[in-house]
Amino acid sequence: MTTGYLWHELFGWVDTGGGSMTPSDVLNGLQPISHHFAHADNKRRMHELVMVSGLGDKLIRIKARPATKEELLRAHTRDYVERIIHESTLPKGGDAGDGITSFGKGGYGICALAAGGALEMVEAVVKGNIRNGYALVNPCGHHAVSEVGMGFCVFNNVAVAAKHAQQVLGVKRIAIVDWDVHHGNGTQSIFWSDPNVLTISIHQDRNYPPNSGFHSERGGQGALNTNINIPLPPGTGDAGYLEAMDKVIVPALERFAPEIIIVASGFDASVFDPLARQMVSAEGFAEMTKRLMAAAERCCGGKLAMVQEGGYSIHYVAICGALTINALAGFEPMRDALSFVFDQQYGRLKIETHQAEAIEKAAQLVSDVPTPA
Ligand code: 9RB
Ligand code: ZN
Repeated sequence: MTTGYLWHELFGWVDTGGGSMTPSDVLNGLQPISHHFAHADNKRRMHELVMVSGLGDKLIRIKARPATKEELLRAHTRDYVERIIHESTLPKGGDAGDGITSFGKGGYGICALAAGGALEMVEAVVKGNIRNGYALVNPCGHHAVSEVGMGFCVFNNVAVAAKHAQQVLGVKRIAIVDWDVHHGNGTQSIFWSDPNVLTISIHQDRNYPPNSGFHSERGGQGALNTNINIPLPPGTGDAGYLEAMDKVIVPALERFAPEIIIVASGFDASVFDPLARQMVSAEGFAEMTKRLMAAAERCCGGKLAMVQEGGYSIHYVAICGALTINALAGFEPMRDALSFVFDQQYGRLKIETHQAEAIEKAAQLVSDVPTPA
């Protein structure tokens, strides 16, 4: 089995500036915080673990390139892309739209590279150069809607990649599974009226954005039942996430029968994440990966492209990422070297009744997912 891997050093150079979601006001007692939540170190540490563990040597390195303006325009409006290009020339950079998604001078170049990295990984999988792959890109993308960025996302990397697959590579049916703990509102919105793209988001109920991600959002006119949200209560761990895989995500994928599955892979549903309240373990992410691989095996010859989204635990993101990529490559579990974490048994809770009920509610949407004509 051949598995691709993508990282570029510039992804570790994303300049988010300091605090921002926690702004300072020194005369009123709010001390500046030098680290933005979405600082690049978590992802850089993940890349370094992938390489130092030896895992990286066994993967096929895919090279990132910047998405062109034309490629970005498939998912974003001209006004928006041009504004980012302009702000990127300013001495202090700019902000994608919500005041917390700042980027430094030259930031456009890195954001275009993140979108282009996702695109290149999807292309390599579609063409069959590799069976599956992991694009470790930064910044994340899934909150960005066509006309504005938000929630640390500038361009919607997965959407740019999926549009490329549709419009250039001739792929007809695409499924996007977003397991970042936050709702994939941007991706949902960009494909809202596209019946050929099934978007599924599993997330913590009303974490961020606080006013979307409900079961009732099911796709626009002409694309009804091609969007599924699985909002889960806080405290859901491996058992709940795997139950949602088995009862909702995998059955929906099998009905829709995509030609490729793209995963928006955040590690912020982890038990150590500071921005959410879920309890997934690194082994839980590896197991979710295996279930998606099995689904991809059944519907599309194993074609599975994973693209990095969020993840904010400096302690755990790298480990979640390494185990996920290790599973994607079909290697034996890596647990020995990292057992200090697994020994804690974090995240291995049994499913609770209120979690099972939320999953059951989402499972009722599956039978309406359209099958291929
Ligand atoms: C708050 C605001 C956020 C923004 C982004 C995230 C996570 C993103 C991610 C979480 C909370 C704004 C609290 C704006 O990881 N996506 O995958 N909160 N944003 N204003 N205020 C008061
Ligand atoms: Zn997130």
